[in-house]
Amino acid sequence: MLLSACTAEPPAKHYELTGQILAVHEARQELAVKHEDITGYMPGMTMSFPVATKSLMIGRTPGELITATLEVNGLVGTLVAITHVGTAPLPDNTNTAAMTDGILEVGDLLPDVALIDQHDQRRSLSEWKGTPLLLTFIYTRCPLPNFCPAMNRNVASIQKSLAADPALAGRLKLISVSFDPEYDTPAVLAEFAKTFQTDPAVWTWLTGNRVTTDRLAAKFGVSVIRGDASPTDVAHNLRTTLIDAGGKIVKMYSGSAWMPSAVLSDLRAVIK
Ligand SMILES: [Cu+2]
Repeated sequence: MLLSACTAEPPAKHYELTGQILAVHEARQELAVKHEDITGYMPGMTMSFPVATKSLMIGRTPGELITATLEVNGLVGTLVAITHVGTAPLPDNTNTAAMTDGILEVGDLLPDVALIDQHDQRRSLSEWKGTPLLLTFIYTRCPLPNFCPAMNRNVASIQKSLAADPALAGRLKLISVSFDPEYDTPAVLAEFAKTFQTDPAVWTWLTGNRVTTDRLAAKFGVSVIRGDASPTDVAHNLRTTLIDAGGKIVKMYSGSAWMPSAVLSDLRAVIK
């Protein structure tokens, strides 16, 4: 008796969940689900859950309404059973639908999109042709230090390195596009740009109509899922893209772990 009590794992707990799949992350075997309250476990919210088996991923589509069993072992919750109960239009406060149109890859050309810069000037991405470009997506209110603030620090660090290196000065332009354009007006971006010592000749902050910025973010693999809890309840990933002078995508950096020095060495290879 004593022996089995010592060796037994704490039993996994099971909870029933009802919700809608907003995004399917095939490679990570995860589903982003907007779910209702899970009695005894957590309030309704949108989050990504790992899925127990590959077979449970088959046929999963954004918009699908599901019931599912969440198995919680310690801190980790995994979906171990999923039942399709219907489909519904995706909420319009995400760019999930746009992501299903396909994501740009290395070798693809920068799309031409009309946006507005921090000086309230209309800009079109094609204006940047002729110089290599580093493009990233952020929102100024992001509360997570290792998300958008990390991108802003990295871009600021790159701007500094460019200025300090005569071989690189003027050889790379920088763009940060907001995916929260309702708050990130040109005036807000202009103020924000100052806190990063933005050199307007090098670094441009762009905003625009939300449909446009959501679609552009989706094209670059940035998933934006706005929750209902607060304006900063935004589940998003990070993608930063290096584009050559001809407008061709050379490299995409995911997440926030990439180093500014890696971008600079990739840039040296591009301009060689
Ligand atoms: Cu963020």
